[in-house]
This record gives sequence, structure tokens and C-alpha cells, in this order.
Amino acid sequence: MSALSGRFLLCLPPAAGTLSMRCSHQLATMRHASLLPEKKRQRLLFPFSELEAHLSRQIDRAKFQLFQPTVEDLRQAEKLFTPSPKHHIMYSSSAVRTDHLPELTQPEVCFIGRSNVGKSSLIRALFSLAPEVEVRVSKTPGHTRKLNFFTVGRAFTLVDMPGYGHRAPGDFVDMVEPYLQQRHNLVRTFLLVDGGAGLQKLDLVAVEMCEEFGIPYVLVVTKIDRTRQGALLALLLQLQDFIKDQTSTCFAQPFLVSSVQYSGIHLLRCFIAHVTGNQQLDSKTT
Ligand SMILES: Nc1nc2c(ncn2[C@@H]2O[C@H](COP(=O)(O)OP(=O)(O)OP(=O)(O)O)[C@@H](O)[C@H]2O)c(=O)[nH]1
Ligand SMILES: [Mg+2]
Repeated sequence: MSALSGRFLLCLPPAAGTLSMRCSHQLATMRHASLLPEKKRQRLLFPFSELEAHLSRQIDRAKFQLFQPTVEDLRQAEKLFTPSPKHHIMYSSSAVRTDHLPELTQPEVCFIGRSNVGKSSLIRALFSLAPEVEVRVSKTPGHTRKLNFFTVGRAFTLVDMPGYGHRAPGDFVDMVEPYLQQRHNLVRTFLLVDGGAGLQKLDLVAVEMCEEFGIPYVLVVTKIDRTRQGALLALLLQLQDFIKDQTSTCFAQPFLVSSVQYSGIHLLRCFIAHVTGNQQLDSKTT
């Protein structure tokens, strides 16, 4: 286990009516992140910064940092992900068929990707300041079988999806495709790609689906704690070219995350706050 992972736990008192005390990783908060030495903090908040040093000078860095909020922006975004008596963050419902989809009006974001790519883990990391919100993760592919809806106050909804590929639910196509195509309040789809595995055939199928429906989506590279830097940089360059040449509704900058070490989680929170219309930023690139 790395020096950053798992060691520092911030224990929150149990919510009324629950028995156990749940713990949240300390690096999940900006307050604790700010106590880190400069280099480590930078790596945690802006994971691309670590790769940048290895990038050839000829390569334009700007396109890797289109979304470049300030540390103060990240702090503001954190408030949206922090529950309070007036701002409840909770699991709200599940759907296995399109006619089960809850009718909601607030902006929505969803997470799609191959089974086991880390969708539920990423959502759990995003919600780690609300540890009473239960997001189930598993080593076994095909764990999430339904569309699970989580509400973040009145600000937005977030949807965890079943994975495609090995052990995907039988009715996956009937469920996920119509959702992506018809969901009126869906403002952004996050398409996760495993950093270790790189772009796979099934990822390309998902890209094709998003392109065909013309929905705005973003590539998120997961498990970067398990990926060698050289491989990660190569993947990032490949994704940049791929997005430029073969997509039209994909955001030009892929995001990098580790749900174990919390790298990129604060940045992604801020991006979600922004695209759901809950946070204005100086840089308007989304
Ligand atoms: N090292 C590392 N492991 C991760 C990370 N994210 C997820 N995992 C592991 O990957 C496995 C799958 O994670 P899940 O979050 O359940 O994946 P999923 O995409 O929701 O999978 P399905 O629900 O089956 O589609 C689990 O064993 C996680 O612990 C990460 O950032 N780093
Ligand atoms: Mg899952």
C-alpha cells in the first residue's frame, strides 16, 4: 500500500439512527490536502502535473489543462459534496427498466464504463465527505446491476450504472441505451477507461454510443495509482489524438483519477459542480 493510501482516516460521528461510525479518507478533504507538502498536494489535486515533467517540450500543454480551476474553486466545489442539515446527499432510488426511472428535473450526471473499471469506487470517493451514503463496490465484475440514483441536495443527481462487458446484466442494452438517449436532464456522461488496460474494444463501443446519441461526455482514466507513469502518459497522448480525430461531443481533456489515493477527485468534484451549473469559474472551457 502506498504512503498516501488508506493510512489517514477521518472518523465522523454516526448519523442519527445508524449504529456504526464510518470513516472517510483524510485526503478527501481540501483542508487536509492543504497540509501536504507542495509537490504531493499538486499531484493529488492536479494529477497531470506529475506527468507534465515527462512530456516533450514540443507538445502543447494547454490542451491537457483546459479545465484548470484554482485551489479556491476546488474548496468551493467541496461544499457541494459536503452534507448539512439543509443539503442532503443520499441514495434515492434504483431502476432496472426505463419505466422505473425517477422523474427528476435537476441536472444529472452518469458514470458508464466496462465492468470493474471503477465506476462505483469513483462515486464512493466523490461522496466520501458523506460517508453515510452507501455505494457498493466489488472485485467481482458485474456487481452493479441497476441504475442507482443519488441526489445531492437540490443541486444535481448522480447515477451509477451497471458495467458493460463480462457479466453485464442481460437487459443492459434495453436499459442503458434508452437512458443515455432520452434522459432530458442528463448534462454530462463520464465514460471511464481503466488506466492499466487502456482503450479497449468495449470502450470504443461506448464512445460510439455517446457519439451516435450526440451527448456530451468526458473520458476519465481510472486506477492511476496502479499504472506506471510512462504507460499513463502514452495513454493520455493516445486519448488526446483519439478525441481530436474520432469524436465530436467528447471533452478534449481526459481526467485522471485514483479512487484509492484520491488523486483527481477534488478536480472532478469541481468539474461536476461546474457542468451541473452549480459553480461559476473563471476558465470557461467546458
Ligand atoms: N487500485 C485501485 N483499484 C481500484 C480503483 N478504483 C476501483 N478499484 C478496484 O476495482 C474493482 C472494481 O471496482 P468497482 O468500483 O466495483 O467497479 P465498477 O466499475 O463499479 O464495476 P461494476 O459495478 O461491476 O460494473 C474493485 O476491486 C475496486 O477496489 C482505483 O482507483 N485504484
Ligand atoms: Mg459498480
